[in-house]
Amino acid sequence: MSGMGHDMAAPPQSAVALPEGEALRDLSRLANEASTPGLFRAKLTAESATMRFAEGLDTPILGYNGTSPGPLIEAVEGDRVEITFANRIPDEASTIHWHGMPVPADQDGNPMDPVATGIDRTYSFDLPEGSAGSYWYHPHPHGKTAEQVYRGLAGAFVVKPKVDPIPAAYGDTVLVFTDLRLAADGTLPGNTMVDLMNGRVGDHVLVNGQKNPALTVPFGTKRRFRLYNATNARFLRLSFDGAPITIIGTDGGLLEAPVAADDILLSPAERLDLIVSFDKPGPVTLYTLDYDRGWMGAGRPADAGLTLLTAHVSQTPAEPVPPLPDMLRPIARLDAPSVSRRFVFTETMAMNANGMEMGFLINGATFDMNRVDTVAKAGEVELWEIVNKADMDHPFHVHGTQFQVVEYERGGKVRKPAYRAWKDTVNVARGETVRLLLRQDRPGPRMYHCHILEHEQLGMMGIVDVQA
Ligand SMILES: [Cu+2]
Repeated sequence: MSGMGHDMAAPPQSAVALPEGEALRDLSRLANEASTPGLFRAKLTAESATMRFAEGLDTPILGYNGTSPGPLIEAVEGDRVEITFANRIPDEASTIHWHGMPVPADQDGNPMDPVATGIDRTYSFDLPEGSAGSYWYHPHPHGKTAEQVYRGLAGAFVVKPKVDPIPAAYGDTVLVFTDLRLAADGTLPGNTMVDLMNGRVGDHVLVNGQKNPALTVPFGTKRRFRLYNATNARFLRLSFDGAPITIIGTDGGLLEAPVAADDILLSPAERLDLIVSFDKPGPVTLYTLDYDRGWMGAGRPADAGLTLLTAHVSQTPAEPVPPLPDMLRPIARLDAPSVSRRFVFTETMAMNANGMEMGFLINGATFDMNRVDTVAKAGEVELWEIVNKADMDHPFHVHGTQFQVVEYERGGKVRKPAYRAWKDTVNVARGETVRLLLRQDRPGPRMYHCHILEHEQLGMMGIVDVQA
């Protein structure tokens, strides 16, 4: 990667310090304006807003209803959802994509369905039984997704089951990770060549918009956390120092049974539902570990040693709480695929009028909104093989459904996942092949793409047209 000029140098480390250790704030909630049971009706306005991340500095951002992350949406299985999106982003089209949710194709904020600035459009969909999970929402307009997300547009959408097997005494705390880069004047700098190659990695990983916020818990507390990687491109390998973690759910809801874990990898767009047991007094930190996802050029950011959250576990014992059930819910295995498909990720490097430019391809092609890449049939199980022949990891996401990972293969070695789970995003490490089973139940065009948003923007995306 030598000889590419000054453009390729990493941006200097931000000199702007952010306050740490403030009490973890709850996310604001999107209020349900409907009075009819089973209906969730609200409005989300994307607009220019101002946040104060650092003392004395106003940062112009884009927010949903004025905040970033956007308000937490919480609905219940069986609900009808009607959310009016008001696009008030100056001079830019946008959409809202309901990441991971089982919504009709024409309600899913595809880049083919832009909402122009100044326009309102209502997204309507039903949340079927069994759809409880940790979803999120973000823009998906053509060519502008990466920028609109790093400027602040992303929020969590939790669908609760009618009866939750997780004890209510564990709480349900949503932690949305975003990645902030702040210039000395408080503004958000635009993307550089390095950002376009690797995806934008910022200077500060924030939790619900705060740097290393704090919470205090009595010892013996069991707490449920839903972790969301809403960064453009930051891989988060995480551990809680001195507090055991139990994984209870993934993108698309609960696992069959709880699984103990030492550390976890949350690649861009992935979510995990965890129980953390604070079983001895003292400080506990949620911190990052090293993870090499393949970095192009100089200036690989430090992955390890970032403290994202600090819990102060007090001497006071917690009230006893019920144990976690041994079984959470059944997950029927997807089986007997009627078709197998192969998607090969590659990167290209070419000289053009703008200098050296990278291309990110699926099966040799960059995204074209007017091209259908794959035709599938609604209701049929398919085996998808995602082959990463590139030099970087690429987290693969498909719209409109949840899939099951069958196996990972790298260097001739096959590895099975640690548990059966519903997922909509899976990291495909460089040199790795991931095989997954999926079924699209609703007809219409669906996107599949790398969720490093700069890679998506540069073409690592395709369309599967699901036919009735
Ligand atoms: Cu990628």
